[in-house]
Amino acid sequence: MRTNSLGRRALISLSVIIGAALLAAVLFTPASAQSATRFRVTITNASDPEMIITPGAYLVHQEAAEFWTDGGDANVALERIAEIGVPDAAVADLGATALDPIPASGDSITFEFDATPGSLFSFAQMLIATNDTFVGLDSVALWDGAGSPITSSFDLLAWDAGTEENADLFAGYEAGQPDPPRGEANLDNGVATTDSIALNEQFSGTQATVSIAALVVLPATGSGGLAGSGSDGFPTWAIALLATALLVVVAGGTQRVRSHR
Ligand SMILES: [Ca+2]
Ligand SMILES: [Ca+2]
Ligand SMILES: [Ca+2]
Repeated sequence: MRTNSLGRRALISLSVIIGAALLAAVLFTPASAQSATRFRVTITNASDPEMIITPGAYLVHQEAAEFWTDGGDANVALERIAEIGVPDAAVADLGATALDPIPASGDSITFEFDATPGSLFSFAQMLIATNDTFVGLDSVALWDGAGSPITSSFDLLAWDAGTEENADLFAGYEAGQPDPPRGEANLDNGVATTDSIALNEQFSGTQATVSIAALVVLPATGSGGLAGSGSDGFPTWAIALLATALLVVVAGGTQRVRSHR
């Protein structure tokens, strides 16, 4: 009997330890070790004077300023977006994803992507009636300092890429601004400059708004709204609890069988 009792206690202790360890691993795993989170982004045209916001691109990245930054020099990826609204170099050189145009004030585009903790978000899209002016975000942290994915909104000003001299807004092709039927001829059709990226003082106030929302991943069973799920969508904390319960039942069953002998 002493041997059976020791075996039962050992089994129960083992089951409790394993269950507690599984639960602790789930509850106290830092965000940086958890899986990707899905984000939904909406960009709304708020241009004043009203104009088309052209195709552009967004980038999810790890190092700051990989796409563009205030005071930096425009790379080819940004130059082609800011001067003619073409994201091809951003896609090819940076691995960015192309964005659709936003035709008129009040119109918006919405897209989603998955990002791992620590990731940054940037994008750029041209304000079409300009030489090289764009709206965008530079290296927004998708996780806050406490390790939670962000849900936030932004008002965007107009940025000058610094790669072409500015003519009056809406001055058209001859002044260096895009005329879509002319295609590649629109690039460098104005007077080239080598200025740093800076705010464009031809504009004042918000030209676009952005909302970024971290989406909650619902379990496949639909039994709750907790983020963090197993590969089949079942919450990992629930798996840990079930494992604990199963081990306790097994230990108890073993004990009862032995007591009848
Ligand atoms: Ca310029
Ligand atoms: Ca141009
Ligand atoms: Ca240029």
